Amino acid sequence: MQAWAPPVVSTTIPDRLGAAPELMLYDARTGQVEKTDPGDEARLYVCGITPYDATHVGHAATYVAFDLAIRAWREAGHRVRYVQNVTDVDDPLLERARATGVDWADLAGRETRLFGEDMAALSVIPPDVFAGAVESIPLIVDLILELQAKGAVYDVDGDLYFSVTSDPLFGEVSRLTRDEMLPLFADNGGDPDRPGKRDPLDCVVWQRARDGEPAWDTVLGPGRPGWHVECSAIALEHLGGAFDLQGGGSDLAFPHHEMTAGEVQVARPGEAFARAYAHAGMVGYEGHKMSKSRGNLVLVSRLRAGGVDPRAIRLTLLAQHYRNDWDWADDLPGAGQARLRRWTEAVRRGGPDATDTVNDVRAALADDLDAPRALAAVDAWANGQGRTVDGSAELVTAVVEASLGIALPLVAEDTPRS
Ligand code: 5CA
Ligand code: ZN
Repeated sequence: MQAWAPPVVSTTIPDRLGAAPELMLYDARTGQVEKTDPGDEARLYVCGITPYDATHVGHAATYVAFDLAIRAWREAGHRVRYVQNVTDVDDPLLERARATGVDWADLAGRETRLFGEDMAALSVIPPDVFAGAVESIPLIVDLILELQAKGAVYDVDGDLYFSVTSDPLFGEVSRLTRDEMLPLFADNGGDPDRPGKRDPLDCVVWQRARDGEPAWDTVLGPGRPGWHVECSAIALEHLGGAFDLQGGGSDLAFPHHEMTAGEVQVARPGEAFARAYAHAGMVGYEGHKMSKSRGNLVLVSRLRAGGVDPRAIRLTLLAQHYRNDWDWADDLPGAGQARLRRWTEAVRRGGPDATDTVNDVRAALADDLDAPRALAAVDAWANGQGRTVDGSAELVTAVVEASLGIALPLVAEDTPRS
């Protein structure tokens, strides 16, 4: 699939300031903040959308969080290879298409395009590989065949299941007990009570064709892929094994990230799936997790259509630490807009020396993506008194753009440059 266009970068940080510190991130598997240790190229996979409803601010918060990680790696001197999937065929998408009387593929295409527009507006760096499940079916089938060859797949009335007990490391990503896993599995697309399964936690990797549903003719018989194996296959194909970071919202820790890791660990024994797992907190609205099924959505596209500057939306998301759960409130973008105005005025006016500001912003982001602390460092500069130092506004503009993804014009936007 074609991803959205990258943000245009208009400023650079002078070399004399050196590279940013190496990124430290909280790893779900160890329960600790750990130094990431990528080679020249950091390899990242972030679970993408299921495109049946437009981007809400919860999705946006998750993608902005991993965008900060990409920027931190780049500032520390790494190249980044970034892969993101699109779950463009799955139960909830098909249900929505049926309920609204639209073609499932048209719905997926429309919502994926809208997501790309929202991401571009929010200055989110696009993935290098943006892979739909449908276009990845050959890879997915190959991985299922590898699992079959390992004896880790069995048939229940024509549907193929992955046997979780074939993975000796199963449970290490989410660190949950089986009693904790079972209700989460049932609530997130799993079918623990289906008769004929060997273990209630086994997940479907290939669903045989059913009336009124799309199906693909493959060596596994006509059908479509299960959800988890989609991400296993796409990540393995485009990043290889033991890539640096698997990301997504905390709702994906179990079963999704546990299952994707398990499938790869069984297909390629001895090779970890990802070296670390990071999860963004859940954004709620009016007291509940924002979700398409509940319908309590604040859509990025609707905020934009209502005249909110996308940079103010991004600043609103950055004002929260990515690991926290938090509630969106309708007055938050106003505070983001006010901060954007203060920063814009400050860079036009100029301010005190900004070397510490650059170092503070970079250090805050390297420390488990502490964006609120980074914003506070820029606030302190913008409120700073004292002698204006030549070049300080350019420096702040550069770090705010490179590390935080907010473009601040150095001259008034409505004044033509001469
Ligand atoms: N297609 C799968 C991942 S393979 C999926 O979960 N799609 S999604 O559209 O439901 O979510 C897309 C991303 O947004 C996931 O990383 C998910 O964890 C994250 N997400 C969903 N809801 C929220 C929320 N309320 N707050 C923060 N992140 C969220
Ligand atoms: Zn995924």
